[in-house]
Amino acid sequence: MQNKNLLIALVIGAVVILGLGWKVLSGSSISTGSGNEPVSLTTNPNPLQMGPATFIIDVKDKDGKPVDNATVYFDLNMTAMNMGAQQGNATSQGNGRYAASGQMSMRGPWKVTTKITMPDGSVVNKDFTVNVP
Ligand SMILES: [Cu+2]
Repeated sequence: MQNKNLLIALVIGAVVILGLGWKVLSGSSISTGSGNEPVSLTTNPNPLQMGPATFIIDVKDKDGKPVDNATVYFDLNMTAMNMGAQQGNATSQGNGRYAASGQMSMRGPWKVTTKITMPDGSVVNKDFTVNVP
């Protein structure tokens, strides 16, 4: 009985420590205090629907300033099956915004993989899951 309680206490302690560690890690990787995501995604239409879609990717630096001279590689496919990847470099729209187009040929979850090469050569990888309801 006592051993069991001890075990439960240890598990709870481990979960709390892991949770805090995760918070700290994700907090520092997302931004340096400005609250800005370095890479964010919106879609048009939103929510998505079957047919053509535009993916709008906003890129910011550590200070939250828009980054214009990045190379934004984009890859679109379903999460659970290969629909034939749609990929290429997104087109700069100015003000840190990049656009790529895709065809949503099936309902369900799709994965957007981005690889951003910043002007200083550093690379940021960010994946998103979007859904076609
Ligand atoms: Cu599919």
